[in-house]
Amino acid sequence: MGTVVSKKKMGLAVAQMGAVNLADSRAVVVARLVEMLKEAASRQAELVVFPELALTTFFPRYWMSEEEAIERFFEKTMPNKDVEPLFEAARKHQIGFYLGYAEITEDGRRFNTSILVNKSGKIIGKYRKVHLPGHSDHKIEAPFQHLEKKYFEVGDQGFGVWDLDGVRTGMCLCNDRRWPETYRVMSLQSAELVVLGYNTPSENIHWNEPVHLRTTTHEIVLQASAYQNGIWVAAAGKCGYEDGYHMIGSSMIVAPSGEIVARATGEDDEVIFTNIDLTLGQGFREHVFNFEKHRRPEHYKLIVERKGAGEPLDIGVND
Ligand code: CDV
Repeated sequence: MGTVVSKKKMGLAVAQMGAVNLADSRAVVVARLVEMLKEAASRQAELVVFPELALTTFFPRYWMSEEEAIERFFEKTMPNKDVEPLFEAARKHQIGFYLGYAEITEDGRRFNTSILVNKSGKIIGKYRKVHLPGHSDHKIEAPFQHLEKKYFEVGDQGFGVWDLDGVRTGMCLCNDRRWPETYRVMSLQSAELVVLGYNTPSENIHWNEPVHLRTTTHEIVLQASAYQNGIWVAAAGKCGYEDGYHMIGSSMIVAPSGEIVARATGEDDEVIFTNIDLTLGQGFREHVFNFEKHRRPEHYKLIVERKGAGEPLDIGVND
C-alpha cells in the first residue's frame, strides 16, 4: 500500500434503497441496483455504494431456522446468476461498486459481508462484519427480532483497506460505523475513504429510544469519524417500510471536515453524488490529526487489553 499515489478527485455516488420486501425476487432487486448504478455512472461517479444486505429484506428481523435462512437469504457464490447483471453493468459503464450481502462459504460459515468491485467488474476486496448487534435467542415479546448474532459469525478478517483505482478505500457495515476503532484501524492503514451500508430499524427493541435519535446518532458517528480521521465517509441505507417495519434513511456523504455534503431526501431508491476532493483530508492528517506526531499509543493500551469497562487505573496523585 505504501507507494499508492492518491488521485485528487473522485466521483462518488451513494445509492440508497427503499424497501426490499419478502416477496421481492433477487432479479427485481438487482434490476433496481443496475438502474441506480447506471444513474451514478451518468453522473460521472467512479464508485457507487449500495446498502448492507442489499439483495434481500433485512431478514435478521425474522425468527427462522438457520437452514431456512440459508436457503432464502444467503449467497453461495459471488457473483452468481442473479447478481451477474450488476457486474456486467459495472464493466459496461466503467464504474466500481460496494455491495452488502449474506455470504455462506463452501464450508458452511455464515457472514454479513460486503465486497468492493472495481470498474472492470473484478472483486478487489471483501469485508466480513465485525460488530454484530442484536441477539441469538427468540425474543417473543419484541415487535421484531434482531438476530444477527444467530445468523452470522463475527468477521474473521478485520478491517482492510484496498487500492481502488488509486483511492485507498476501507469497508465496514452498519453497526461498525458506531465504533471509533473501526475507522481508526483503517485510517492507520492510510484510508482516504470509508464506505458502508446499513439497515437501521427506527424502533429500538432493547430500550425506549426516541425515534429521532436513531437518525441523530447515525449522523453524529459518521460526521465525528470522518473528522477525527481526516477521511471521506459514504453511507448507504436500506430504508422505509419493509414489510411494515420502518428503517431510517439519511444516506449521506461526509467530508473530512465532518460536514455532510450530500444527503438522501426520501426513503426510496435515490442516488446522491459528490465529486469528492481527496486532498481535503490532507490538512487534517498533516496537522491536528497527524498520527505520527501526536498519537500516544502508549497511553491507549487499555483499548486492546480490556474488552469491557473495569476499574480505574491506579495512577495515584502526581505533584
Ligand atoms: N444492521 C445493523 O447493524 N443495525 C444496527 C441497529 C440494530 C442498532 C445499527 O447499528 O444501525
